[in-house]
Amino acid sequence: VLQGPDARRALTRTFNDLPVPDAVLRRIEATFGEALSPEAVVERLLADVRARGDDALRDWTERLDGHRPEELAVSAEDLAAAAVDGPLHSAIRLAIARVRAFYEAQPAHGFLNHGPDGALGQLVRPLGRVGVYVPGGLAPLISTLIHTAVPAQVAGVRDIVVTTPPDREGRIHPAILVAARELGLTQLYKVGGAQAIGALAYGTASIPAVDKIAGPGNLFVVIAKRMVYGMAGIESLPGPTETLVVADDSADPRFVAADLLAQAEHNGAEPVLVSTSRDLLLRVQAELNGQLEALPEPNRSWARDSVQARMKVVLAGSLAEALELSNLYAPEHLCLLTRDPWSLLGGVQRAGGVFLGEASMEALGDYVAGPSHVMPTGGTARFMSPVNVRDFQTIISVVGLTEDTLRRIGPAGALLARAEGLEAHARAIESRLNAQEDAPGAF
Ligand code: HSO
Ligand code: ZN
Repeated sequence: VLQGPDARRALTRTFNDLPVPDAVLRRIEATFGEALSPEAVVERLLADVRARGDDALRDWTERLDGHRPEELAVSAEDLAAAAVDGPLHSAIRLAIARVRAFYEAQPAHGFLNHGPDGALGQLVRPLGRVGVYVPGGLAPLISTLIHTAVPAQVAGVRDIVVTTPPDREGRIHPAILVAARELGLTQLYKVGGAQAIGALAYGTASIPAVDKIAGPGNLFVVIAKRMVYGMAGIESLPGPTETLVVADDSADPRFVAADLLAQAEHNGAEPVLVSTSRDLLLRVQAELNGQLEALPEPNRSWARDSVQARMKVVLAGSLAEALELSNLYAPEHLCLLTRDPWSLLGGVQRAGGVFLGEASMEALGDYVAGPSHVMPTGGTARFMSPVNVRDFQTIISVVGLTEDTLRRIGPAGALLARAEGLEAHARAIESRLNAQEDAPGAF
């Protein structure tokens, strides 16, 4: 149990990278015949996709996912035929509807102020084409497709391209296909990993290049997103997930343990518990062990790895100190399980999302609460926001001044231009000022 300066030190971030996918790394190294860092691997995969396009995608998908997709696109027939049972289908619809309603409430409009100056404003335009990466691997992240594509759709993006790795039989999980169909998405491609990011950034014969790439993935995917940035936009560099629970003596240890374990079952997750009650910490400890043992495999091993390797437990002197530590840590998820969670909200400065009270567990936020579960990890909540409508729009500044305004502010502009040594700038301004003197109202 950490306290005081030790707690501060433990919650001060050093970059928390995703775990290296060792098995995949070995297979890639075997192909190149040498030991490689994850960065070197991604550099080579990207270069290969750039040079050989679809053939590179087929080769790497065969080598890494165990299936060679002759046709990279999911066919319209497969998309139409995908089915899941009724209740799951309804749950997918509910998730889509709730995430959509949430983002429709986000203010994301521009403005155009007509005043004595003329008009100044910001136009808001949707991005043309967005790529959404949906991880396969340990779990088919149906919800991640919804939580990334919906804000883009609400932003007005018409063209959304989805890539996701196929299984060894070359299939995409039917629930992902059903979610895509419910979202009205038609462009899905069976390719994952860094090679998918390369395809989205550079374009291939089958997969069109996109303006921005969104969505989480494993370490290779995240490194690839960092490397292609500039070629395409990226919405974030999602790392391992974290949840910080603030609990006082009123919290139910069963719920605290359950919420910590829910996040712990994600690969590389970091569960953090900050409490003002030593007694609660002890009771959560006991609950955690019990609930961990009761989990089925492989979930138990995943969760145990996070708990044993990375869990942090802090005893805080007060709720104010608990919040201060949380703001320092800047968690992806901040869960407030205290007597009066709303009284703490004003003190929250840095977090991806804040979850108040027993009915607002983060796991519900992963699916159907409303806000996207793609939130800033690794302390990037210091400067990043959760995925939202603004990620899929650009702003265009609008300048439409009147002659009066030109006369009033033009000389200052010319002066600044000369101070920068930029004579042509100054003359461009003065040419209009002079024209006005020669023939007032002439333009
Ligand atoms: N909690 C994860 C997202 C997720 N959970 C998807 C379940 N499915 C990242 O914050
Ligand atoms: Zn989750």
